[in-house]
Amino acid sequence: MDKNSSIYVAGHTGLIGSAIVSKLKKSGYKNIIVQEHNKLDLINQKSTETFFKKYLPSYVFLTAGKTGGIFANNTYSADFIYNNIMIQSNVIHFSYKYKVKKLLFLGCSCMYPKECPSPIKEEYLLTNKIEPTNEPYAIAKISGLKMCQAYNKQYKTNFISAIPSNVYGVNDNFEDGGHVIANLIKKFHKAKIENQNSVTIWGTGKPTRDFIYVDDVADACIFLMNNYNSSDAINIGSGCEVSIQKLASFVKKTVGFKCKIIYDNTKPDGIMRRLLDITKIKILGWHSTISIQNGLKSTYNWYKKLVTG
Ligand code: GFB
Repeated sequence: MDKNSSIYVAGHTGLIGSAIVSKLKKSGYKNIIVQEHNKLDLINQKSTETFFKKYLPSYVFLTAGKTGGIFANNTYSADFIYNNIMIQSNVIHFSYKYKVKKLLFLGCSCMYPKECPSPIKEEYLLTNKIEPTNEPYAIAKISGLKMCQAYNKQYKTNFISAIPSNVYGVNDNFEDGGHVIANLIKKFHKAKIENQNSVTIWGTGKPTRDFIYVDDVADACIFLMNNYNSSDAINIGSGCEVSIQKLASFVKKTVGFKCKIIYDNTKPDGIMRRLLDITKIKILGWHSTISIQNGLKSTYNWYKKLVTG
């Protein structure tokens, strides 16, 4: 991409999309195209085609989609599979039809099998069954990857796919149904304000995750758009594996409130281990730079401003 290239960020108000827009602006890219959801419903094929015909972007970051944590995935599985398949199918197809130079499709680490060696390499995709709590979403994301690969093969497009680990940060969804870090920040903050004596964590606390701060993910996406041209998926991870128990202690320390931590075993753990192998992206010349402690600090400071206005 050069600084005047027309760049469309689909999903610009979301966690990753908003970070990509701000990173692009800070890096001097001048021609960034975004469209409010109430003016462009990417589920609608006609309105998506009209948009592409009018703006003819050269580059597309496809971050739009329905996302959420384990509870939302497990509860609204029809919405997760329908919304994501419709959005990505429209954006990928019209990127081809209107000759987009390059598209980056954002997958998700839940695409990987429930049981596979750790750290998880890109070649483990489709080698075993998916974690049931987020299978519909994972199938949608896998079909997005396969669609990019099929268009590259048949139409010689340059559509790349990145698979980030558990992303967190400012602009995350702090409503119910969010991911673990957003929910824990919300819970510990509420406990502090209301001087509660405990916070309830779902599951056993034993699962581990590879948490990556959203600004690192945005930086990686722009790096890949400029330096990666293979059809094969590529992981974006922190390289650090953190247990939910450890995460809860980090969030408790960040919020600065001493209270008991209670585990609710009636809630699902989901996949027990998820650490992405980042050899491929490191060889390409990229690595994350924001530690979980610093990422939590920035996220909590942003959340405090959000709730206190
Ligand atoms: O982030 P999360 O909801 O989704 O949960 P996944 C991660 C782990 O944190 C699970 C535990 O073991 C949860 O049981 N957990 C503990 C909590 N307390 C809480 C809480 O208060 N809220 C939440 N949400 N979790 C996601 C998928 O799976 O992985 C996404 O749902 C995406 O779609 C992402 O694919 C990469 O990490 O289990």
